[in-house]
Amino acid sequence: MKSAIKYSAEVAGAIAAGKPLVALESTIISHGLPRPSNLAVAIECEKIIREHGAVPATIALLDGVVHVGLEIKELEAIANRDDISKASVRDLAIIVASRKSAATTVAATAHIAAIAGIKVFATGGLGGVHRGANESFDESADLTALSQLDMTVVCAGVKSILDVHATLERLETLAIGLVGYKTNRFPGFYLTDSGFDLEHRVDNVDEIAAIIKARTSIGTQFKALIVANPVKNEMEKNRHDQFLATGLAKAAHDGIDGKAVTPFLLEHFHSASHGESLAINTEIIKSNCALAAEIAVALI
Ligand code: PSU
Ligand code: MN
Repeated sequence: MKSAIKYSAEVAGAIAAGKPLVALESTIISHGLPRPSNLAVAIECEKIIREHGAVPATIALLDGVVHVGLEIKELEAIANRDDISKASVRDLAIIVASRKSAATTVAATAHIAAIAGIKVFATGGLGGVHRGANESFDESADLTALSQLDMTVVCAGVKSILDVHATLERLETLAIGLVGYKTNRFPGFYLTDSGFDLEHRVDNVDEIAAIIKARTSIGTQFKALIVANPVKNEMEKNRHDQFLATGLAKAAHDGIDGKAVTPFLLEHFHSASHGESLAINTEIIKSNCALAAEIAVALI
């Protein structure tokens, strides 16, 4: 596997120098945000991480090569090429062997970041248990991947396109750590509050760094820690619920299934809200990048 990985000059230099690093996923660029904003947001995220004293490592697969850190041309390829599939952990070896290209989900990004020795990861929303999973068995591989990796993931909770309660139960079962950043409520991505309580709250980055270090001393480091960072300017609740209802109905009507469900519903939110969800999504990912960089710096 190691030989399939190519580090950008910036990331290789940071690893050699022991600098703080933050991993970034690429599915959000290729399948989560519309063009051309996707490229602009990807560039902006990297900039924010650098401004906070860490080095960004955006992860993706291009023509069979696993990239940890993307040059601008490679970021452009992920944002604009039409042959970029969505890879979870199980797809990685298949994409590499067939020399294809793919964006990495939270699961696949965390897997590769862990190989690279990166401990902190910023994203927007996690995958989780889909509505109706008791029949469809549709639970994101993000959850099982994170139950096996030494990784701290900063996100804005999960979207209400999922079954939030079931997702929280699965996080507990899988022993994935979960803390709210300056909140006692689990965030619902576009909404600051998904409607569910959190048992643990942290109010500053030093507390998070202390938890990450304690995980190693207690032997629970190979199960991820999720830092749930709520959006500041949330979507108006009625509008949100309306987009959700129409999106779920449309997905059912169009027979959208499996890994296509999440990108389909994200695209529905973006078009139905005339860009409001895109603006909120952008704010979320930028805020998570800043917090992740602060955590990475605090760990050094
Ligand atoms: N949730 C979001 N935005 C996203 C995703 C999830 O709010 O862009 C992406 C992430 O890459 C996540 C993936 O890892 O979707 C989960 O997809 P699935 O449900 O098919 O496992
Ligand atoms: Mn799925």
